[in-house]
Amino acid sequence: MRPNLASCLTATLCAALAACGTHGGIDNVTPSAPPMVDPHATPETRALFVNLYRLAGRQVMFGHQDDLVDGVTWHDEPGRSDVKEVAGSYPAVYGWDVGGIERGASPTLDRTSAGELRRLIVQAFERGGVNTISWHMSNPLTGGSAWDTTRALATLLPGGSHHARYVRWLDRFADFVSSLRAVGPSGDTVLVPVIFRPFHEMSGSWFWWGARHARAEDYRRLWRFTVEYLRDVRGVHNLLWAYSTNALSEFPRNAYWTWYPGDAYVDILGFDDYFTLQGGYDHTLRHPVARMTEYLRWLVRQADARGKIAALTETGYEGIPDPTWWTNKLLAAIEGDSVARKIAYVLVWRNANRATGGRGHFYAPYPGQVSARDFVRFRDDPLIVFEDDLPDLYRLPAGLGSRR
Ligand code: BMA
Repeated sequence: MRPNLASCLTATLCAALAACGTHGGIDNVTPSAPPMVDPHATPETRALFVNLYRLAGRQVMFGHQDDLVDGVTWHDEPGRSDVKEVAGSYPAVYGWDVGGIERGASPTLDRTSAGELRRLIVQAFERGGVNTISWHMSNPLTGGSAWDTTRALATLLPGGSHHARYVRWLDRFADFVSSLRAVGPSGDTVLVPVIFRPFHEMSGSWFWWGARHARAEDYRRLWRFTVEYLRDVRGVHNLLWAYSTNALSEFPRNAYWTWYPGDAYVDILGFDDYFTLQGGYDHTLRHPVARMTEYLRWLVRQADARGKIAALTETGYEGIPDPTWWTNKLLAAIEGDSVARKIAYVLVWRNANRATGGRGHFYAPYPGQVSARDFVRFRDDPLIVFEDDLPDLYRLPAGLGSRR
């Protein structure tokens, strides 16, 4: 509920209200933002957090995984983006995966190199976009892929047989994110802020860190170790930490917190959901749009209560056979509800190159694709923001100094 400012007896009370989940709604008082995982975050990282927090309800950024790496008919062609070729703008959010970086692999899992990823992440930032990184990390015990579900997680904890290997892998990641240097809004060289989303979809059991392959308590401990190692030992200060389960339809609602490492270790709450809008796995779910809205409402309410940002961290309809999916499904689920629309962003998964990455494995349209016209309508909606409509997310709004 919007507070009556006249009834705020003291500035302290106003600040307290602002911190208690009224974010995005107060126009003539600059609300303070809640604490972040990293109190020493770089100014641009802090600005990103504060701006995403403040902009909740006013804009939802559209994101696309690997947007600049692959299109359905091309691979690694400078400047190209299926999203831009259909909608006239790059997405506002760029998803990347650093799978393979732990082994120093080149190419990485998704056919790029660390150097190329760095170049693209810097480019996206310098255009004002937001970068988020997931990590389909190899199984540290076997060297197999992220989908090799041999039990491994407990061995990575301090004292565990593979702890030293995990630390080496984190070192490689730390080196990578610490090398993301770009020209910032003030013209100085700065580190690119990154929304880091490790060990995602842990409520499912397809990755080695998934529910049936690791104890939740160990998962939580590993997450906390990872934060503390990168932040406090390696001095990495350009990360926002995103926690994302798989779809909320798959477990009782309060089980969302089963793997949650605690408010001090998470900045962004999310979930990945590929099926609700399609009517569930067997397409029989009734009222799919209303269901998705309900899940998003729940997520936003949780984020509000904890001083976090909410996001639909992955979604999409593989191959997008529904010509009006963007407006009739995705937008309808987000926009029609004053709570659900407070998610900061929605990211759809990658467009694999048709020749090399699997036919039909794409989640954004390309020119001529059946949902392309509807995607333009989606992009034109005032709530939805692509890169060309982004405000400056990397400067703190006037009056909001660093709380460090
Ligand atoms: C999966 C697929 C794979 C990809 C992996 C990691 O969903 O897109 O082709 O390698 O994600 O990005």
